[in-house]
Amino acid sequence: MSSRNNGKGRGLGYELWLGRSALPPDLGAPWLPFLGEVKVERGTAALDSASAEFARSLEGLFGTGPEAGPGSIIAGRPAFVEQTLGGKSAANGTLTGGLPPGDGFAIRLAPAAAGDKPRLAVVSTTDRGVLYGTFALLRAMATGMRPEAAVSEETPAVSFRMLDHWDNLDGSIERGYAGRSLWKWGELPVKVDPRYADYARACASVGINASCLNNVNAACEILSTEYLEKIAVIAGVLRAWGIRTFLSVNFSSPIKMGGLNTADPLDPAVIAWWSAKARELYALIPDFGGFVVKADSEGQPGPFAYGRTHADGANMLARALGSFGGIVIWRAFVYGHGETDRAKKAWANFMPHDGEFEPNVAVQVKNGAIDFQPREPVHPLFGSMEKSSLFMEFQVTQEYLGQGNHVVYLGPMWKEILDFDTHARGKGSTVARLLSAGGGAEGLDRESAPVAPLSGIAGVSNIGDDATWCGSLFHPLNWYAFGRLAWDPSLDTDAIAREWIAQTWGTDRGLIDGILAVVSPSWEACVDYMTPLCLHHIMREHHHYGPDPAFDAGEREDWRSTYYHRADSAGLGFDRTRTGSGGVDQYRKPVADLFDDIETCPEKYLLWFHHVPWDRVLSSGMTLAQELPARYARGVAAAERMRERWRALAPRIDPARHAAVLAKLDIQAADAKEWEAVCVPYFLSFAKASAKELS
Ligand code: GCV
Repeated sequence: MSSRNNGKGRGLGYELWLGRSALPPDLGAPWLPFLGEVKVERGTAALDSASAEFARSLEGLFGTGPEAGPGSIIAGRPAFVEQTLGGKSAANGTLTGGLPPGDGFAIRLAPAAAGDKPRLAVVSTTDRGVLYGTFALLRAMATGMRPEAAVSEETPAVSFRMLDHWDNLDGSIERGYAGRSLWKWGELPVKVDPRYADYARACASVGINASCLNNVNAACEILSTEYLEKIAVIAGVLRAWGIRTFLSVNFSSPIKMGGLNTADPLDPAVIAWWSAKARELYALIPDFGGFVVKADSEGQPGPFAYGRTHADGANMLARALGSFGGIVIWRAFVYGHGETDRAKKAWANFMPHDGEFEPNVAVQVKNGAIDFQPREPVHPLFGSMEKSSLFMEFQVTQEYLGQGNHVVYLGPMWKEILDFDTHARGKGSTVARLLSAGGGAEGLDRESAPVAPLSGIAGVSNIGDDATWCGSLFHPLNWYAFGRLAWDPSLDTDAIAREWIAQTWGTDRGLIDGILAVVSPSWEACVDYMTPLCLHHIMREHHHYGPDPAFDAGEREDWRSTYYHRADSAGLGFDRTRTGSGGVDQYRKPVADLFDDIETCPEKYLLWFHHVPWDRVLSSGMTLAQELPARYARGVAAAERMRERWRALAPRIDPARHAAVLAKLDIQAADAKEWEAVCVPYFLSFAKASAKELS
């Protein structure tokens, strides 16, 4: 029976995927020859963390079991590895030569020669790279790989792999479903919760290297000296795990905190205020990452009030941070009243400013043009902005996808976006390639470094202070997968899930297959029971949990369900074709043409781009009026199947963890039924009206 991650006193699930309980003898045996001696370079915080990680994990995985062999593991930068091996002999050169750049690493086996002791080396040119290599090697052990299979060379796809916390200073979390904020502002800077280090360790284990601590709907007080002193303490803890700290800032801070009467980005007093704040910040946190800014969006202040542009606002902040090595991450999540198509707004706002941003500004764009829906086509800014650094923003917290209750593995959704071919520089211009080239399409023309200086992928965190960290024992899978995909978007999402399962639940093959069969289909199931065929934003208003397709009132037109689905007797879906809102033309050709033509538009995006007649026959041979209920039914059946599969795993999983997950799957199956019960009759009433009109 699986006994990993049983809490060890901190609560069920607290260990996440780092429980490191004893490996079964057959999986442990191939590693024993290397465990005679483990030599890890020390001397920087990240190296000390790597060293501690080896000690802690090897003890967990191998315990005091069978005796280790005569060989060794060596982890460090090239000079350390060479010195440890007694000089740069030919064999050693193969361990330390030709290393991946930056925070990349290599795991290498010394060539076997007669009489040689087996040696495994983790080598990187940076201390953070050694830390990532350490985690990669320990992951290989913990998932039951053999040493030969662990040999690898890895380079992160993007420079900034970041979690954005939407945590408020009062401890609440916007769109958080896992308890209260991790950051205990009332206790800091005196008391330092050990959770900060546990959080940082988990992040580092999957390559996350940046964390923005507070909500993008930012309170000005975050920049007060009182808070900066608290933040410096957190930053110190995160630094030991290679993580740089960022803050969300309120554009009106110079008024609210500084007593100025303007926040105009071109006003000298405003510029001076931000520069002084930057100096104060860097005196306390020398490696401070920079600012994340939500401006002129959903009521947040920004440069528009002063007749200035997004570029004016972002550049002013970027100049304040630039000399200290900081960056500005300026969000592109903007829309406003009275639009014909909210999905077009960000493109319309940002495209005119392409090329105007300072080199240390990245424009952060959500994966889709509305708002983290169960499925959205890729945001049209990817592939369109050529001369600006673009970061991806994913949402790890499941605001629209069943929140803390539904088991929905988001890896496949992110992968669909990362693999999407924008055709920005011809075929093969995938979002993943764009992101690692710095986001802008021009980056693809550069032949030099694979990773541009400002390249990044951010995820809105699903982490809180509950025992499981993320609201259930399964939700950490999305934290894990986010980090792994941000590091390497080419990874297979089932393979990522397998890694997580093996480290969280146990290495037994049957168990891994069984759990994979629960999580692997979960995203498509969710799409089917919530928003099949790319329906979108038909959730209950404000909290976004559960269905409300009839929602037709409220303060904003573009928050109403009927605005998005447009159901009438003629059909269903938002017409974004050239004869509709024209949204398709924000994409490059041939993508724009593909989406525009109802014959070629992928069915998975059909109702996003087309108002489809109820009697149109889809690829299944069914009309839309028949297909829609069939999709909802398919989603419900899939949710029920997930639960059945989980039930069948009961003999293999400890009762407490099994019951905890089953309780979530019960809610999910019931919610799926509710979605079907509410949406099918609602939408079919329009189809019936259509049939009546025709008869
Ligand atoms: C932080 C959506 C969410 C808001 C969120 C906003 C954003 O509208 O519902 O809670 O605000 O996105 O990304 O800024």
